[in-house]
Amino acid sequence: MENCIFCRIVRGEIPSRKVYEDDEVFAFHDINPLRPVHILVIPKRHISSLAEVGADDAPTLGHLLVVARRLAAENGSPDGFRLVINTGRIGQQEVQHLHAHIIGGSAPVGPML
Ligand code: DGP
Repeated sequence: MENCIFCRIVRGEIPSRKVYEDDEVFAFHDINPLRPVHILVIPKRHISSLAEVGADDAPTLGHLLVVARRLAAENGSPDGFRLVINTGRIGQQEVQHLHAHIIGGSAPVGPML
């Protein structure tokens, strides 16, 4: 997607603090961290929202979860974390490219609802 901000980050057209990249997923620090650890993990392929996924996306989403677990452990949240996927208008999804927030750090994250 030409003008999608996260597609542009994947292509290196917009700078980001990259944490990890492989053939399927890309991870970078959130520009507005809510906690000491706040990393976004996204599929490189444009998927607009979790509301749009189908069975064909299952391998990519499974891989994204496995990567998220490892990145949380390796980047300062080994004892647990939240994984949040805001979805659609009700879910207050601002960027229309599916992304999982890894939110954590050394202290408990506390209630977010
Ligand atoms: P949401 O769509 O509400 O799940 O959150 C989108 C998140 O994306 C928000 O926490 C801020 C982050 N974000 C938006 N634009 C950029 C950007 O250009 N760079 C980085 N690193 N993060 C961004």
